[in-house]
Amino acid sequence: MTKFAEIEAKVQAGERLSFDDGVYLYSPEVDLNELGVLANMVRERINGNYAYYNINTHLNPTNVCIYRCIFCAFRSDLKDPRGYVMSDEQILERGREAMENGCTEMHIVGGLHHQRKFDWYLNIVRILHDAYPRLHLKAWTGVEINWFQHLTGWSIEKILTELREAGLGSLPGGGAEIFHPDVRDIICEHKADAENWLDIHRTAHRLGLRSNCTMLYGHIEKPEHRIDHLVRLRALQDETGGFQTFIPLAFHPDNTKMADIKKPSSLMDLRTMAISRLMLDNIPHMKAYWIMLGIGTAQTALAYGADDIDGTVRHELIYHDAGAETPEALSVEDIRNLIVEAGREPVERDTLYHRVVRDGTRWETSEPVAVGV
Ligand code: V47
Ligand code: SF4
Repeated sequence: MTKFAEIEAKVQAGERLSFDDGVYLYSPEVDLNELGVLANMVRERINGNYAYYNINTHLNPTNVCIYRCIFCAFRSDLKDPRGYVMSDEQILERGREAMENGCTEMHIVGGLHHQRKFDWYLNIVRILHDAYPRLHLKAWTGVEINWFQHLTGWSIEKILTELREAGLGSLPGGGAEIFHPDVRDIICEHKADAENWLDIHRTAHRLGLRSNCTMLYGHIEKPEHRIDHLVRLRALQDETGGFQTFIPLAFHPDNTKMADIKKPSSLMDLRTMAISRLMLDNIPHMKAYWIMLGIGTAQTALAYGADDIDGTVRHELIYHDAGAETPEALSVEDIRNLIVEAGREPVERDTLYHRVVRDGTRWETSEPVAVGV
């Protein structure tokens, strides 16, 4: 039996893949299409023919950041002309625009501004939630929550509880990057380390908050680092079950300190999606983030393990600052068409994967989507 046939048999029997299996799947001898067929089998076992999307918008209240991650084109120094901090009025205006466009979710992340206190970040959640209580606020990555620990000296639990009382709905998956210290200490030495990041998500899950998780690939990391990353996420999910969606994030080099590295190819994107689907057997959803992958690759990824395509997305800055050539936003019709063209059935979901029943900008949620994990 070949190594691939052994892995295939394990997947068919619903058995877990090992670290070595994962690393092997990255070797060039493994045919991408055969790998895709295997990942698609798992994808359909869990999510059938559905492909989920939501109607969402992004808010990055500041790009001023004390950290200097070498993959980041978004951050700015305080005195750089690019640096900005949004006022409460500008933030509320974004909330109003989101409601007018029928958004169910606002994704809020930004820089770690060394002159802003925790109260500023807390207040953003509070004013938006008070004004627009139906808008789900998916806000602040594990790295930001870790920064709030530095700012306040409080426990993770206290910070998350305060945020939740102000209106936080869930945590986005950013800031995970690559957990292995051999890579993390080079690309983002200041950031929360793997244990901190995982502990923040563990605590969020214990408090009943759901969250997402990510992996930034295609820079200096090796297959061993990627699989180590996936295995750590899988272990936390075994403990808590609180992750909803995994989003593999392809490195975009423009305007970063790693501008000499080429963006990963679409083939690498599809391979990473498929391997992630196979390794993360306990996470229900895999997102093909169209902003980052490009529309064609995101469509193809729906047959390589992905079941979610993110949303209409408005005001995205992190990828566009780093050279993404995708449009600034897609209409609902565009999103549905691209899913149908890929042979899948579009399902509008809210952030917590309830089906959305919509009449224009008016919407109600119905039952949670059924998943097979
Ligand atoms: O943590 C920053 C990444 C992340 C670059 O939870 C870059 O639904 C590639 O996490 N090239 C933020 N990646 C984005 C993120 C996300 C996106 C969409 C949906 C969700 C979700 C989460 O973006 C950062 C970092 O890993 N990033 N710069 C870059 N040049
Ligand atoms: Fe700051 Fe986030 Fe950019 Fe790192 S990735 S420099 S923490 S804004």
